Amino acid sequence: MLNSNGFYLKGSLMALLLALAGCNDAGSDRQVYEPVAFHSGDECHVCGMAIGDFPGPKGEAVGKQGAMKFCSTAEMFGWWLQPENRGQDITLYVHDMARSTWEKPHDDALIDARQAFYVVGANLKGAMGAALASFAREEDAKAFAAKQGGRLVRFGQIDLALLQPDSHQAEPHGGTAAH
Ligand code: CU1
Repeated sequence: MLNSNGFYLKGSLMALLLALAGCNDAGSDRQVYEPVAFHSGDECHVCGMAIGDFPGPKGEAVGKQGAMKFCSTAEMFGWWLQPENRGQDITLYVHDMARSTWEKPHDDALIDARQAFYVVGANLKGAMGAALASFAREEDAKAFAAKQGGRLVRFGQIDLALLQPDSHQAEPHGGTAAH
């Protein structure tokens, strides 16, 4: 009797632990960490430069251990796309450029990077890497692309090749290969 009780208890505890572990791995119940403000002295987690010195949307990765900040959305993706970083329990944020000026993106306009719409190859300068403009709404991204050039991509379509500053110039209607 005692033995069998002990067995069932252990069994159910194990099942619970397995369920919890499975839950974490699935990522669908990902914990959400709140965005943090950018400060004038903040340095980019990747390049170490002062983030406030650059125009364009920034990124941040917030987790249990605090926030990592990036001088540009492209720099944030360049970091996150590394295999050792992708599995981290973090929430990614970028600026909604429909609610910010390009020169000084505002902390109130930080949005979930995984849900955002991006325009790559726009005719505007950011910090490191390709200018990757981020928007909360698709219509804002389309309006921006119509004005500044570039094409619309979603979070899952962004890879390291796309982050190269000149990658968009290899698009079909570039036509400036021969100088
Ligand atoms: Cu940087």
